Amino acid sequence: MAAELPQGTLITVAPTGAELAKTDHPNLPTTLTELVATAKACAAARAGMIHVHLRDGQDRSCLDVGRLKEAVAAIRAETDLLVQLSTGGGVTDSFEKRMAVLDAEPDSCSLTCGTVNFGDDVFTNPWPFIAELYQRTQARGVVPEFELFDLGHVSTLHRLLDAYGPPATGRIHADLVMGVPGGMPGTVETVVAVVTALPADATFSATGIGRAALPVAFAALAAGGHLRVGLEDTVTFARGRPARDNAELVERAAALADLAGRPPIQGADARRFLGLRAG
Ligand code: KMH
Ligand code: ZN
Repeated sequence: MAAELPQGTLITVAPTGAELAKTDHPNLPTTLTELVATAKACAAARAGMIHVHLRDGQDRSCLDVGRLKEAVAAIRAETDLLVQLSTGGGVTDSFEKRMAVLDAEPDSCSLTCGTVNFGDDVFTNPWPFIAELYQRTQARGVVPEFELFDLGHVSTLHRLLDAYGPPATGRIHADLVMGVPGGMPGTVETVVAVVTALPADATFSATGIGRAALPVAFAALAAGGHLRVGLEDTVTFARGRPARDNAELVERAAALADLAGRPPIQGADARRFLGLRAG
C-alpha cells in the first residue's frame, strides 16, 4: 500500500524567473548572494521549495551548469528548501541547455507539458523534447514538476505517463501556471477543469500571474491543492501596491494555508510529499 502523504500545503517560491529585471522590482534576486538571502527569508516564511532561475551579469537567463551547481549547493547549505531548477529557462534558451540543467542534480525540475504563446513570444516545448527530458528525470531520480500552462498540456501529461510510466519517485506532481497572456486564464472554472482532468493520484500546486494570483490561490486551496508564489509570477501584493519582496508573498500564502486548515509543510515532510528520501 502506498505510504500516506504528509498533510498540509507545499508552498513553492519562484523568486526570479527569466523575464523581469531590477527595474521591474528592486528586490528581484538576480545574484547568487541575493538568491540565497531570499531563500533563507522564504524558508523562514514557511516555503518548502524554491524554483530557481539564474541570471548572468546582464539580467539574461543563465543555464550554466557550474553556476547552477553552485546555487544548488549554496541554497542547501543555508536552508532545508527543496531545490527545483527551471528547465524552462528563457524563451530563447536552447533545448540542449535546458536539458543539461539536470546535471546540476536538483531535487526537482520543472517540465512544461507543451508549447504556449507567452506574451509576444512563444515558449517552445515540442513532444520529442518533453519525452527526452522526462526520461532523463526518471534515469536520475529527479522529481519532475509538470508545468501546465493550458488545458491541452494535461493531455500531454497523460500521454507521457502512458508512454514512459510514472516518475522515479512514483509521485505525480503538477503545477498550474495560470494567466500567462496566451495560456489558460486564472479562474475558478479553469482550476476545476484542469484538476478534474489530472491523473487520479496526482497532486498539484497553482500560481496565478499578476492579478490572477489571489483568485488562483484561493481556488487551488479550496480544491485541495498547493501554492506557488513569488516575483517570477507577480510583482504586486495588491492593486497598485508592489510586493515588499518574495518573503512577503510567501508569508501571505502561509497565512492562507493556515486559514484553509492545511498549514505549510517543509523539510522532511516536503521531501516525503514529493517522494524523496530524507535529505
Ligand atoms: N521563463 C518561461 C519562458 C519554467 O521555469 O519551467 C518559462 C518558465 C517555466 O519560467
Ligand atoms: Zn520558471
